[in-house]
Order: sequence, then structure tokens, then C-alpha cells
Amino acid sequence: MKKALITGITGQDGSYLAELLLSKGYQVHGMVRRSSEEKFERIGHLREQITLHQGDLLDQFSLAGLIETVQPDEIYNLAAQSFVPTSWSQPVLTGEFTGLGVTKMLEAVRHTNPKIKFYQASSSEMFGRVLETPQSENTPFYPRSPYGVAKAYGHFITVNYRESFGLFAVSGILFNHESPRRGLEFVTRKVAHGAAMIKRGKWKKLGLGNMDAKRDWGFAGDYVEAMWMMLQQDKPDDYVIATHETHTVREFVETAFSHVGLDWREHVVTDPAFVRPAEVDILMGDYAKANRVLGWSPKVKFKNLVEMMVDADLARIDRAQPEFRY
Ligand code: NAP
Ligand code: F7E
Repeated sequence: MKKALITGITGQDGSYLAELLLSKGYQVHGMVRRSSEEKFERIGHLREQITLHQGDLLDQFSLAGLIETVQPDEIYNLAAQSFVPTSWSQPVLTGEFTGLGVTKMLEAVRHTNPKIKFYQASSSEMFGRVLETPQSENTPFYPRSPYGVAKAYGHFITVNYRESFGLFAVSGILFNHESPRRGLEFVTRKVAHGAAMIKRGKWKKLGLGNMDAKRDWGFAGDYVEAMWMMLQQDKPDDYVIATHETHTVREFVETAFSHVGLDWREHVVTDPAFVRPAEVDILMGDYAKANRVLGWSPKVKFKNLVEMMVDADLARIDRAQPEFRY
């Protein structure tokens, strides 16, 4: 039985990846931060099947100790400060978690068991002010936020440890991926949840920032499969994972509101508080390499994704679940 260790198991991707690995017969271990209150809603349904261990990306010794204890075959390093606006208000913390945290993980692997296969959660935010469209593995990076800068560091240190020490370390350059488990602060979930709240008469308005921004949005469940595929190859390499489609935030809003029979113009207002100091205007990924080498392609299309998210929030409201919890 293969053993996997997932950092960031309480996050959106961590929960889908844990489900996938369990379905493949893995023994799944997850690293969680100590908190005064447990917030494990996304993995609540898996608690009996997985083993959780305390650890923190800021604590080098906790990482090495954890790897020593678990002795995993594969590590998926998903933990990060992942919300772009927070990276401007907490740039140093973002650099520590999202950037240096990767080196700490790689050092822990190198000194504990260099045979462990390592996946790093890199991001299309590294392309930032894009130098070409669509973006591929060969497109140079031009990050536009402290988050993007930290992820670029995490990407290059992963490549560097592969080349310097021969680690099986891969970097998955994933474009935006969403789901009903997405955090409420990200625009897709904010819109899906907002449309559902307005439909049910609980809210009247929804304030948004730049609706002209274009993103390549896929489904998180499809994307965690690509992470696993990358670690099953004979050779470690880096891959872009995307849908090769791009849509504006406005299109997302229109699709979500029209799905519940509402005219978005009557409810959505612009709120400058959500406009960023520097914007990534357009992202569209070319996943041809992942398709050719891994045999991966996205299954869920844009409209299905939007509707799946809105329907899930309507159902949550109807079950009278607390609004900001899973
Ligand atoms: P997420 O929902 O924000 O989850 C982040 C996870 O990291 C949470 O489990 C969080 O734990 C954990 N974490 C944060 N700081 C930590 C620390 N210091 N020590 C230990 N754990 C820590 O993110 P996601 O959407 O699942 O994304 C997973 C990864 O992929 C992230 O690295 C993200 O940057 C990257 N990524 C995401 C996307 C996307 O569109 N979703 C695209 C490209 C790359 P708590 O529950 O304790 O907060
Ligand atoms: O913003 C615009 C905003 O916060 C998307 C993370 O998973 O994907 C994510 O980063 C777009 C931006 O995601 C609001 O200006 C307008 O252009 O949903 P988001 P993100 O910044 O693209 C990448 C790949 C990651 O790696 C990150 O971890 O939507 N937008 N109005 C808004 N965004 C938010 N959050 N809230 C608004 O009100």
C-alpha cells in the first residue's frame, strides 16, 4: 500500500486529493496547523480514513519529524497562503509560507529520504503580466503580486533541487481551479454564494472589484488527478494544467445569476475595496504537454462548473447550514 503525505489537506485541493488517493488504495496522511478550534469541514467525511499530524511550514523541525514518522512514498505540498490580496497586506508571511516553506519541505525530503516523490503546487499567477497567450511551460514568468513572486521562488527551488540533488520533484503549474469547496473570498465562490443568497432573498447586493479580469477556470476535482499523474511518471517534469479557455469575471457573474433566473445588473455593484494594486488581466493555459505525456484533459466545462457551484450554495442555504461554513 502506497503512503502519501499531503500538506494543506484542510484546503480545497487537499480534500479532493485525499479522496482521490483513498480511492486508489493509498494510506493518506495530512499535515494540519495547530489551532484553538478545529476547522476541518472539507475533510470531515474522511476523518476515519486518514491520519492527521500537526506541523507547520514555518517550523523546519516539524516537517522533518513528520516525514520521519510517516515515511511517505509521495508528498504533495499544497500548503500555502493562497489568497492573492492577503499577499499585499502580509507579504513577509506570504514569502515565508508560500516561498521559503517549499525549501523547508525539500530540505526535509533530502535529509530524510531523497527517494520520496515530491509535488509542488505552483501557480499560473507566476505568469502575471503575461508575455504570451496562451501560457505554456516555456512562457517566462512576470509575477504581479507578492503571492506570484513567492510561487515563482517555490517553482524554481523545486526545479533546482531536482537538478542539484536528483530529487523526483515536480512543479504543477495549475491555472485557477474551483469547486463548491472553494474558500468564500475567491471570486468564483463569492459570486456563486452571492447569487444563491440573493435568490433566496437573504441578500440584495454583491460588491465586486475588476470584472474585466479574465481567468482560465477549471474544476478542482479534475486538477488533483493531474497532480497524481505527474508523480506516476518515470521522469520528474513540470506541467501546465488548464482548460485553454478564458472568461471574464463578468461572464462568470452573468452565468451564475442567469442560472437562478436573475439579472446580475440589478444586484452586482462595483466596490473599489476589491480592486488590487496590480492586476493579472488575462490567463489562458496551454495544457498540450500534460495531454501528450500524462494523457490528462479537463472534464468539467465552464458553464457546468458555475452551475455546480451555485447549486451547491443553494442547497447549503436550504439545509440552513451556517453561511460561512461547509
Ligand atoms: P487553500 O484552500 O487556501 O488551502 C491552503 C492550505 O494550506 C490549507 O489547508 C491551510 O491550512 C494550509 N496552510 C496555510 N499555511 C500553512 C502553514 N503555515 N502550515 C501548514 N499549513 C498551512 O488552497 P487551495 O485552493 O486548496 O490550493 C492548494 C495549493 O495550490 C496552494 O499552494 C495554492 O497556492 C496552490 N494553487 C491553487 C490554485 C487554485 O486555483 N486553487 C491554483 C494554483 C495553485 P488551514 O486550513 O489551517 O488554513
Ligand atoms: O480572483 C477578480 C480579481 O481571488 C480572480 C488563487 O487560487 O488562482 C487564485 O488567484 C479575479 C482577479 O483568484 C473580485 O481581481 C473581481 O482578477 O478568485 P481570485 P486569483 O487572484 O486569480 C491562482 C491561480 C492562485 O494560485 C491563487 O492561489 O477576480 N475579482 N472582484 C475579484 N476577486 C476577488 N477575490 N474578490 C472580488 O470581489
